[in-house]
Amino acid sequence: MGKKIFSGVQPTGNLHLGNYLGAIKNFVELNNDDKNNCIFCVVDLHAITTKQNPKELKNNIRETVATFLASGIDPKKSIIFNQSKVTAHSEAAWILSCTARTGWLSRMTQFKEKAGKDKEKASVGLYSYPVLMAADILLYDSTHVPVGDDQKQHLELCRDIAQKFNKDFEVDDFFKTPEPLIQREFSRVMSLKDGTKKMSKSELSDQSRINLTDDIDLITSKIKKAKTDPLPMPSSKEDLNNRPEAKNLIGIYSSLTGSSLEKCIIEFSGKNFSEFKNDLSQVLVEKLTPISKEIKKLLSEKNYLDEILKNGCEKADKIASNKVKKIHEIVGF
Ligand code: AQP
Repeated sequence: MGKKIFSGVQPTGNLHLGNYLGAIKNFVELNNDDKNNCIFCVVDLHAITTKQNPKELKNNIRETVATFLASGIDPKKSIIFNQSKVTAHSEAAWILSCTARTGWLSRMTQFKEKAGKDKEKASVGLYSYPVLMAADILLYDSTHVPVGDDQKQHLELCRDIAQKFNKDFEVDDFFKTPEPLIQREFSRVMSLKDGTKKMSKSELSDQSRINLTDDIDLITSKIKKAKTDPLPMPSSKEDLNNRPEAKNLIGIYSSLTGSSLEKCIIEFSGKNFSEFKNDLSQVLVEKLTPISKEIKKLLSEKNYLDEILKNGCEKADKIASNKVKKIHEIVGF
């Protein structure tokens, strides 16, 4: 049986290696399996939970679509659309926010991390964002959600919301409880400057991440400057304990080459980091340059990108508005 896939990416600029290895690479494999029905959403409503420049947001929406296409997602096989144009998402999010409990949301670690010390000043949207994410997924009866490891907790919340709604309204199996699809070996790409922090778009320092549009010189210089430790390259998996930067860099190499972590460790065992970094840069350049070239080319074809979004929105709207109609009946509107 094929899977019903749904996942989203925020158009907040600087799509990076973490987004690619944690999510988009997986999207492409799922899209390539003809048995699956895939929906990939540019989650622009999520993006505005933090301040966005309207002009840049418009460009970032197109750039996210361009990245999907350049990475290998086929718009003939998968629905690609932006969330704000399918109003069912906001509507379902409101209804589901009456099912979700504040205690559940208060436990979300991503809110705590993103809001930082000044929680009082964070937007209400940033706090309730996981409910909108649940609506995104549940509207399409999604069975599987490919995400990075950082989204696991939000997906558990989505399952809790689905189950509570079904129970409260006595509608067995109305909302399906989706399974997360998380890369097994290397599910969280860390910052190049600090191996204990997630590689992220919003991190101020551009040196902390490899952007998918970085050119050869930038990739090489960022890897050269990436933080390591004074020890030689590890000789076993155990050697990686308490060495977050080494673990991250070798994980990136393993994920890009498709070779197991053990094999990569043996390949570089005892060598020095500079030798390994040369090989890592080479692999990154080989994998990312074709994607980056294609993104740049697609960005000059605005009408084509807009057309893909328009077609995707029409298809998504049909499915989502039909589900919202049923929700209205269940709730008693
Ligand atoms: N560092 C990462 N490692 C693995 N997966 C990651 N993802 C993000 N960062 C990493 C996965 O990419 C998908 C899209 O993420 P998103 O853009 O919707 O939002 P995010 O998780 O908030 O990503 P960022 O880069 O950290 O953005 P900012 O800085 O704006 O918060 C998701 O599946 C995510 O798991």
